[in-house]
Amino acid sequence: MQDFSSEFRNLHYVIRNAESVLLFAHTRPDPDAVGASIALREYIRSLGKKADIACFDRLPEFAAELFPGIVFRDPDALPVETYDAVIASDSVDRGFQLLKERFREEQVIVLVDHHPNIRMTGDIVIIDDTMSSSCEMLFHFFQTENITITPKMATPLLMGILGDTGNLQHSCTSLDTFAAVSTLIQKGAQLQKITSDVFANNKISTLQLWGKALSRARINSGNGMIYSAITERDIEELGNPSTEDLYIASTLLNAVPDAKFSLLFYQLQPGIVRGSLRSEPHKNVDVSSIARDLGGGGHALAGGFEIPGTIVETPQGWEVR
Ligand SMILES: [Mn+2]
Repeated sequence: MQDFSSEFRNLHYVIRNAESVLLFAHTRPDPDAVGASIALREYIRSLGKKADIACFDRLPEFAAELFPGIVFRDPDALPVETYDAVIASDSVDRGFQLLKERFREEQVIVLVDHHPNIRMTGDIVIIDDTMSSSCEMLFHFFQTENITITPKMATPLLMGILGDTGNLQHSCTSLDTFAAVSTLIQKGAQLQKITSDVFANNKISTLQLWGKALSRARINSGNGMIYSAITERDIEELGNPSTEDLYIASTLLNAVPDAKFSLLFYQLQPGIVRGSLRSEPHKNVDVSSIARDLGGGGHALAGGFEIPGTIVETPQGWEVR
């Protein structure tokens, strides 16, 4: 990790001097975004200060039992301009920019992220794309600043790290990540509960989503791309699957031995299609360069992009029109 000691010190100073802090979780929040905002909320509230979490979506179902009482508030219904500081953690380009015009000059804007090519700017910027997750970065913040990590902070942090590393299986997992996980478990993180609530994909609709994606897969023998599509109608029928489950579908496509990388198209919202690219370490493909060509970004093994249009099935395959 880069040396963030001065940024960490500044962030700690800002939190200690703030009366109220607004935390922001990105649209369609994943375990990392949820975990980061809940861990910060716990810490800030333990200091007797006000901390709210804003998100354009509700608290995801997987987190409901783990974190009773946590409410994600609609940013449009919150007095964004009244908080002393605003901290966005994880994928800060997804939704946070919509709040930008409501910030006041005196407010301290903080970004914590591990995605490359972030466009948002802030007063304190803690971004390192070699880190596994935003939760791992916050773990280092708490440790560096000698802030006690309580069990209520350890559980969301562990959830975020496990989420973004695919249970410590993705290549972004470092020795430091393992050390962080071990420390968090010692500090009382509820590993079993996280595993059963967040990673036991036993919902029939999730299996149906993956089934749909796999059954429609086609492979381009020229470049080794395996691709599939999930339409707006599928999304409705499957009861609005989570982003995580859609990304897993993209990962699953890579199981085909001839596939060099996978591309799953899904209808993010009417008029906008998201493409999720995945590959595996031994395949030597950098999917982020493909994503960048299409206006997106990501890591070597996981990338994505968004394009305007609608997914339609044609006799030749799937098309975005
Ligand atoms: Mn993340």
